[in-house]
Amino acid sequence: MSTDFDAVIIGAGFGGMYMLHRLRQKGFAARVFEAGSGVGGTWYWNRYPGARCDVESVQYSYQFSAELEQEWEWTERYATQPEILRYANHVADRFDLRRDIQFETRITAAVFDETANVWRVETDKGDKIAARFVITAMGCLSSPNTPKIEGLADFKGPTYHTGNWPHEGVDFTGKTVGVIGTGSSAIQSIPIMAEQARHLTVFQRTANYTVPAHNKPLDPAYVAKVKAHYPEMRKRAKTKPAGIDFVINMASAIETPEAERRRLFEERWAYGGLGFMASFSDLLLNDESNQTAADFVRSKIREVVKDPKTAEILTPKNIIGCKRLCVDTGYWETFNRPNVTLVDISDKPIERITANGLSAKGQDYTFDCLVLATGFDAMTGALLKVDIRGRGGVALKDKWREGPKSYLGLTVVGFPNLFTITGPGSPSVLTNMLPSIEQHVDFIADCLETLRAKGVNVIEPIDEAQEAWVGQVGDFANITLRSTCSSWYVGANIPGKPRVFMPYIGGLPAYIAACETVVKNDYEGFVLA
Ligand code: N01
Repeated sequence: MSTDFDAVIIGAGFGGMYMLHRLRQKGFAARVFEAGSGVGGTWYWNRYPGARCDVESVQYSYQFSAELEQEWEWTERYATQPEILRYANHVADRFDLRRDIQFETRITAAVFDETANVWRVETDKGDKIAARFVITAMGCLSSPNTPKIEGLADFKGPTYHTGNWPHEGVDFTGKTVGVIGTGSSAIQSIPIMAEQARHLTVFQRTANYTVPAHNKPLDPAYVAKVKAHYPEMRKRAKTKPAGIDFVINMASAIETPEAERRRLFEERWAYGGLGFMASFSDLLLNDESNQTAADFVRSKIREVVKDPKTAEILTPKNIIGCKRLCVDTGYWETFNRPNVTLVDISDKPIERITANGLSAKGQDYTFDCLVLATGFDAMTGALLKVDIRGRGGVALKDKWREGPKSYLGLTVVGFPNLFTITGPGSPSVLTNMLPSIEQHVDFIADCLETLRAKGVNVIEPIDEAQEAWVGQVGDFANITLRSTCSSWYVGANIPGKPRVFMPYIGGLPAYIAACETVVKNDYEGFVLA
């Protein structure tokens, strides 16, 4: 059967770009389809003020090319969105990727033709493509969630979503602004919007934990040291559950004497960033240990926020790290500003959006602009927007009606020759995305090469292997406190979405080992035909 391409890759973010590069290196014909007009994925769309990565720049970067590592110069501890987007564009140019990327084209359908063993792919531009493999690289947090609040269309001023921000930027100078949401995107953007706006009103449903970034320009001497030792740093990172090279204190928080515990929390707090959760090894395993970290952060809020009532509203009541921990620059301090109002909507949802603002708890709030910092339909949202149909014409959305099921987070029973980079059931969002993406891409590229060498047309996981994997993902999830709260990890932010803890929480090293065993055992758990 003739095809247009060996592989169609959906998305030109970091996953899609590296996938294209690897397939080309191995002599496969691949084409990337990208809805945006440029590369960068998350960093192309999320242009809200203050957007930056919460993994340190030197670690949130590709490691497949030593030359790339050496020539690229990160300027800040945590890179801004524009800097990361420049990096993505540099990679696209350096590896001449654009000639195989079709921009401003959204894949609408991918249907597996069982008689020809070919995927028939369609785009919103009317393209019809035949390819042996479909590889999704659509990102885990790329389908913006616009809440169904009554009256949203009635608002007369501009409405912005942090996950789909205007490319030309937004200047809030002199404006009154309403913000719905207090997740990572809000926590990064609120301090900057507050500096610009005449008045900012923040509507908070759930208070969130955040740790200071202590962002700073990178010292050239430090960068030089990192560059001299990149391979060792990457190797160490691969031994850490999150794929990030930071030191995990193996002690138990609750078994550590109080003064020493406080000292260690203070030390991590002063250093800043996500490594705070590695202050002790049991913060996400033991409720009491978690309480010690939560209480520490709560005490910090009371130290910073001057108005005790506001401090109380900002104080999270739930488990720290259960929802994704945020990393901020001056978030709580922002609520000391006279032009910022915090509205607690935890006990009663927003009643409706009005022409000039919104009504909540029987009160009307007016503003010129509305910002929805309301997150994403995570992990499955983007995948299920495409009409993906496998054997027997069965739709992926029907197959996953009760939650996503996959083998290794990479493949799905009934969907031959389909690979999902950082799909549900893989570590993805619980790790540094770049090394996780690279590991998936390498797995897929090596797999395609093996199939070609063996003269195999089709690879598909078997039911037993998938069930066992889904069982393992669920068992790991049940061990941690992370699966216990209403987060996007479990789909709780999307009304009607099945409650399933979607990522694999066994850690990157265990996951890599599982993938390696599968390959070593001749693609154990798959049928090759
Ligand atoms: O989205 P979120 P996000 N009425 O889902 C609220 C990554 N990221 O875009 O918590 C009122 O976390 C919702 O309330 P609640 C990172 O992995 C990374 O901020 O559901 N409120 C919540 O406060 C992150 O976790 C970076 O009660 C409503 C907020 O909206 C993920 O992306 C930066 C509502 C949504 O928070 C998502 O972050 C930014 C409603 N109807 C993001 N619906 C980095 O630093 C929702 N909310 C790399």
